[in-house]
Amino acid sequence: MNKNGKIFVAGHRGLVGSAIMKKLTEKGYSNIIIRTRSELDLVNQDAVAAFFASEKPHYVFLAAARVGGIMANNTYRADFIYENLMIQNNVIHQSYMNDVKKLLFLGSTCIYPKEAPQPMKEEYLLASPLEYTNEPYAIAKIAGVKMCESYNLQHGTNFISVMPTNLYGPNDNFDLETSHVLPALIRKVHEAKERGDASVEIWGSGKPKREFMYSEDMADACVFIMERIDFRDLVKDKTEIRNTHINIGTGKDISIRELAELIKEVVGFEGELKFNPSKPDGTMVKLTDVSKLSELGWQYKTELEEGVVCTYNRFLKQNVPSVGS
Ligand code: GFB
Repeated sequence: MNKNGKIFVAGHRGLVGSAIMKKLTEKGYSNIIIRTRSELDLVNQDAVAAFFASEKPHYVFLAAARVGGIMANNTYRADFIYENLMIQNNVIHQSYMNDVKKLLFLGSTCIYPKEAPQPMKEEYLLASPLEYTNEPYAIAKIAGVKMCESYNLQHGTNFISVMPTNLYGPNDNFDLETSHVLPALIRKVHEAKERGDASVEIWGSGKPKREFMYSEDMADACVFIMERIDFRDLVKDKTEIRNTHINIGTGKDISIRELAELIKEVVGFEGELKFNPSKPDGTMVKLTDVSKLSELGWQYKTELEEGVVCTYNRFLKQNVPSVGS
């Protein structure tokens, strides 16, 4: 990426987008364009076309998406498939139409089958059925992966897809209905401590395992890939080009129970964990195989405990309304 190149970060206020902004600024990139949702609705085809035609960005980080935890995915199924398909269709197509030099599309490891062998390699995509709770979101993200690959093949573009594991960090969504598990547990455990409760409710059985990566590590990987990797570097088999996306993760997972124990310790809550089996568990295990990314020369830095401490400190500073207010 050229230091003076014009970079469009779509979704700059989100968990990953804000971390990408921070990383780009630290690295001396200054020609960054951003738009809030009220300034540019990425779902709107005409608005996105007009934006690209007038701004002509050279590089695009596509971190804008409708995202959420297991309950949000399962409840707002139509919104998740519609908004994600629209956003990515508009941004990817307009990037091609306006000669964007390089685009990074952010997917998710939920694109892999529910029963995928562990750890999950890039080539397990579309090998068997998906997890039901997030199928609409996963289908949208799979379409994005295939769109990038197809534009590369047909139009010679340089669009790369990355599949991050479960992410967390500053600027996360702490809303208890729509958030991912890690921010939800930080908030629940903190509020239980403040109220002096004897226990805290954890959804599901506590047995599913998840892999968590700090958003700033994710941003570092995204910038690393944009700076150093070309789509053609990812093509192994010249006869049938597929599965050129890259997993981004730590390669380590823990159970939801263990995560809750860790958060209890960080927050300093001494009550009990009460598991609620009426809430869904989702996929039992989804650990990413990160060998492709390691071979490309990137590794994560932030261990889970350190990342949880930083996220909790930021949560406290953000002054999230406490119980009863
Ligand atoms: O992060 P999460 O909501 O989504 O984690 P997924 C869900 C797991 O945490 C389930 C348990 O096993 C839940 O039963 N859990 C326990 C809780 N307590 C809570 C809680 O208070 N809130 C939440 N949210 N979960 C998402 C996908 O799957 O992963 C997305 O839905 C995306 O599409 C994302 O791919 C990375 O890890 O199951």
